[in-house]
Amino acid sequence: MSLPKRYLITSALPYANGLKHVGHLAGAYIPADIYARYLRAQKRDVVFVCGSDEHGTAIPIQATKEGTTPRAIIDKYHEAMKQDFEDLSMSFDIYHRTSEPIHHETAQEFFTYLNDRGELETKETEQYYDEEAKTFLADRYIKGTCPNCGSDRAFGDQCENCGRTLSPDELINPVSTLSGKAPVKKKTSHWYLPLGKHEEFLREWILNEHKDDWRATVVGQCKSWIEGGLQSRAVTRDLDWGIKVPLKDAEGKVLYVWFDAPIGYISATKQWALNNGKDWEPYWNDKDTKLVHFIGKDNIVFHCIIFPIMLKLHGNILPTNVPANEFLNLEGDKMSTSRNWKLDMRDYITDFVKKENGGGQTVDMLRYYLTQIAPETKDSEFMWKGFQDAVNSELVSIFGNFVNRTWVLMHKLCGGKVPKLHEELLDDEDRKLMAEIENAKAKVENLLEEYKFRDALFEVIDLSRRGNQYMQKKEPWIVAKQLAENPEAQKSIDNTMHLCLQLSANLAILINPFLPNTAKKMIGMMKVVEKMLDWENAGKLKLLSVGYTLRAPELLFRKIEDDEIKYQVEKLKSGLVKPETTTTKVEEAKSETANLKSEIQFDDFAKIDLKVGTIVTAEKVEKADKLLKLSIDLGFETRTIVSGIALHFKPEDIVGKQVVVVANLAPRKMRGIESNGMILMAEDKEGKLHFVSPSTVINPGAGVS
Ligand code: B3M
Ligand code: ZN
Repeated sequence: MSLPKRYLITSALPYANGLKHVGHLAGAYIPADIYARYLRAQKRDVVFVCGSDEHGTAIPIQATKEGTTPRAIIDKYHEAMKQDFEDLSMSFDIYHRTSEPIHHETAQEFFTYLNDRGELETKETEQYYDEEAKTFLADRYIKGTCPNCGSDRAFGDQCENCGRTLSPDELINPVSTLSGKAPVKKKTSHWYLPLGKHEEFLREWILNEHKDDWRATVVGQCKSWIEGGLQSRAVTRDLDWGIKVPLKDAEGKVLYVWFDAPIGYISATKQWALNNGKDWEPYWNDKDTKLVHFIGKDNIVFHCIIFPIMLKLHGNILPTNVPANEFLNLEGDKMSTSRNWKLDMRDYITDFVKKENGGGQTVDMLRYYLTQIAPETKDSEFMWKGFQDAVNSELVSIFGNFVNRTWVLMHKLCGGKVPKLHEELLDDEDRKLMAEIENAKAKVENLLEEYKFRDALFEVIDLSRRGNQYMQKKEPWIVAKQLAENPEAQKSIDNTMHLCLQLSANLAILINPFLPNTAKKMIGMMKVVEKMLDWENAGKLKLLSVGYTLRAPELLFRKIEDDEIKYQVEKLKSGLVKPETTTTKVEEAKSETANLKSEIQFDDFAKIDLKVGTIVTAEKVEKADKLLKLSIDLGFETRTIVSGIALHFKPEDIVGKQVVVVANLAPRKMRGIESNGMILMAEDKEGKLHFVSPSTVINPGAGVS
């Protein structure tokens, strides 16, 4: 099979109406990023586009909620989402937005092209209208009971609960989300795309041509759409937010958001081409382009039925594949924005990524877990405990451990250099490992080509597991004990360490599409240039030259502690809101921040001497339930401090913890013990105390300002 000339990879354009959660990330973004990084490592011609979806009723509805304008909403959330994606190492070639003029023009041209060729129909129909708000009720302006699952939170375009695409007429007991009143019907005319006319094309293209290479879940959904009878779909709306219908007699009409949004992939490509002095056209017009859409399952009909019809009519290429993912649940329940049962990317970034000293290890930890549990064939579950297990018992104990052991032993037993391979001494165990390294490339590659990202990642981790087994069998640290009597033993050590190093280099290449920050750290340790990560190098056994000096090991991943997981689960549970209590939550948060003492000058603050200290001992104070007697190492001296924290911490749990001490506080006697200073504590809503400490362990006595 000949390779495509170029690739155009798309990730669903997220609505700019709020922050996105890890379910979105696992569904449409991380898999696309892995695929794009893999293709780039293969030196293929690839463009990876995404951007904010800034139209549709979701935007003005959010603006009303926040008491601002739609424009302010899209500006705010476009920037926020772009930043979050960047913070999680998404490698879009462009993150565009559908409010850009180039997009408006592209979408209008598309509409005009289809309309001029008679591919659209106009129809006058009766549609729901809110007499109080004096507006037609499109999409999310109307809600009611879902005819499919019975949820009473279904919108006029889609049911949030079961994901089914709906039209307002299908809702049971519809009400306006603007006035809360039952709507009336009123005449209006719109442009429609007659899907039924294209049934034969869809049957042939999806149900015959792609029935085996597309995911069964995707083909299944398409099949039920096609067999259910394809109705004409309105591609315009009566709204004032959106792209104007480019016709004279179309006052007050805009393009339906699902008509313009996928065209956003094309306008993003155009903008990317402009920015980079390239030609966008072959990416959308030349049959030698492989177009792949990464989406969540609720977007299947738009990407597999409606947009392809539009592309065909407009003379563009069709997607080669649409590897849609199912949904990701969280701690046993559906993720939901309205119930605040979700983990926003931003929350993870704040609680993990921003707390580390760069290096992206926590980014890669999330990318790892989300790939490992990716809902590729069925819905799956994000569990904080599962996250901890994946990190601690796979990334830390298998992959990280193998690389770290290799480096430590290479420094200890081979002088920090890549040792020679003594071919004449290779045994079966060595040869077996060599073959496994050589074979891993094809295994991972085949799985990636089939969009089986979790299996592909499993193969990479499995190879590192094999590395550990090999090392355990060879025990070079035991062999080293014979060196005094038998200097020849060094050759066996050399062979083991040589192969472990070549395996590590291979692991860096294979892990790179999944965990790019880890791969980067590894090439730093190997002192090689990024070019080594080129995919064609995978499977090679001479990546690191004999005699080459390597750097000291860096820890690739850190452990996730029990209390981090506990904190996250509690936070999730305490943040759970019933829709009607949302406002009280906001009020609570406000009153918390407003509780400030009166203003002070800088000089007042400067009088306080704050120092970092390490707790060396901790013991209960007799007959005082609340007090602990601590000795704290401040670098220049060890202090005794009596602190009222005994109800919150067990003495044995806090030894070794770093704290911030008010070091120049006048001494005070408590229960007969002189306390020399005070430690800073933060108190949460529930009245629980937490130490205020530096984000990483530093030297005791360090000043805090
Ligand atoms: N904005 C819907 C969604 O986030 C939508 C995707 C558009 S892709 C062209 O589910
Ligand atoms: Zn439903």
